Formats: sequence, C-alpha cells, structure tokens
Amino acid sequence: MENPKLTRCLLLVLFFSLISTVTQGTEVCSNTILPGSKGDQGEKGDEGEGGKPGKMGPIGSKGLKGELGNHGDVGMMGKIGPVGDKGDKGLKGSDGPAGFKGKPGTTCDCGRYRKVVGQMDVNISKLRNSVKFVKNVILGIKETEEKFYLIIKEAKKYKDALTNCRLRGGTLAMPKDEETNLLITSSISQAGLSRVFIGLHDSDKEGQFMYVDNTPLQNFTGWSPGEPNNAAVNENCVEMVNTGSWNDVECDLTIYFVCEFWKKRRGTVIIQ
Ligand code: GN1
Ligand code: CA
Ligand code: CA
Repeated sequence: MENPKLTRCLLLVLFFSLISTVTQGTEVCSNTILPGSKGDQGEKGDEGEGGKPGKMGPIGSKGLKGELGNHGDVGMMGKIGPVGDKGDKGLKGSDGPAGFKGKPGTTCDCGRYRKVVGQMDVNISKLRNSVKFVKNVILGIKETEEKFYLIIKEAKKYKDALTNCRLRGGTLAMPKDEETNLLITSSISQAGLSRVFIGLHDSDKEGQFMYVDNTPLQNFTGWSPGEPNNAAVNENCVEMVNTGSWNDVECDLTIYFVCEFWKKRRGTVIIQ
C-alpha cells in the first residue's frame, strides 16, 4: 500500500461497512459501540516561515532635474603653435666712425726679391727634373695621373707578390685600360724582363677573372690569342708578357711582379 490516498479510501469503506453492519444489528446490541465525547482543542501551531520575496515592482517615474553643477577647473595649456613667418629685413644701420690712420710703409727692394724668387723657380724646376730622372730611369717608376707603377725584381709566387706590394703600401698592378697596360708594358721592356705577375686571378670561380680590388674585368682586356686557357688545369693567376699581352698561369709560378700605388691617399698627396 504505497498510495496513502488509496489506503485512506479503503479504510473509510471498511469503517462505513462496519458501521452499516453494526447499525443493522442494533436490534441485537444497540448500546455497545457509541462514539465518545469531543476531545480538547489542540495546541496552537508553530509560527510559519517567512514568505517568498515579492515580484519586482514597475519602473518608478523620472526624478526632477538636478541643480546646476559647480564651475570646472582651468583646463591644461594648449600646444605651442607653428613657427611664424620670418620678419622683414631691418633698415641698414648708420656707418661707423673712420679707423685710425695706418703706419707709413717701408721702402721695398723689389728687384732683389724678384731675383731670389726667379732663382727659386729655376731650382725647383731642376729638382723636378732630377726627381723625374731618379723615378723613371733609376727606379723604373712609371706613372699615370693617379698612380705609380713599379716593377719589383724579386721572383715570387703570386700570393707572396701581392703581400709584398701591400707591404710597400700598394697592391699588384691592375691594368684596367689600354693606357695603363702600355705603361706597364714599357716598364717590363725597360727592365729587360719577359713576364710579370699582375693583380688579376680566377681563384674564386674558374673562368671568372677578378682584379685584386675585387672588381671584375671591365671593357678592356689584354689576353693573348687562345688565353685564358687554364692549360695546366690550375692556371688561376695572370701574367703580363713584354708585348703587353696577358696569359693565365699557375699561381705557384715564381716570377717578378709589378705593383701600383695611389698618388693620393686619404686626401694626402704622397709625391708628385
Ligand atoms: C704555356 O708551356 P705550355 O705550352 O704547357 C703557358 C700556358 C699557356 C700556353 C700557351 C707556365 O704552356 O699558360 O696557355 O703556354 N704556361 C706557362 O701555349 O707559361
Ligand atoms: Ca683558371
Ligand atoms: Ca694559359
């Protein structure tokens, strides 16, 4: 009997059938099963718990307009404006007072000075010629507008020749035009030589010849017919022969070489 409602109903049916049975049999025993008197009133129940909060009320009506606010603080200073146009030139000032009178001059012996200066010019000219003779004939130095060229009569491998030129303050000669090539050619002939190393090689990439200042070949080249041919498989350095022609040869060949030097370096004139 899990349903309490059903239980109560059955009990009532049972009760009334019992009453009915009893009533029908009153003739036999009517005073035996009468209900008792009403009981006392029960105690007052405990106070109930507080009710649930009520629903939110409707939106209230708009309030009155507030009073006028206080006066605000002074604002921050604004940015500086752009520079204005240059003003017009002012009027010329008045002339200053005249200077003091100069001291009297001395008598100049101009003729004598002119003679000394003239003699100096003659001496400078003689000195120039002497330097030229020493440079060209004794040392075998050739020069262009910008550079000096000097044959070094010390047989060296290409690498050592380059180091030697650098130690002297220059580098291996780099003939980049016909004029320079002819100058070096005359230098080789004058020195009675047949071949010299010049500052040109294809050590980094076969067939791609570069000057020692890392510049590639330009419009001018002086290759002998059939050269460069990399004949000995490893011909990566270049010689100039006494006709002025170029030939690729092995870098380990030991021959004389030609250096070049800038006349001006870092704005300084080395020698004229
Ligand atoms: C020379 O000597 P030979 O022929 O193997 C030269 C090569 C030239 C070649 C031209 C050391 O080689 O570089 O290309 O003549 N080698 C040397 O015929 O001078
Ligand atoms: Ca080569
Ligand atoms: Ca060759």
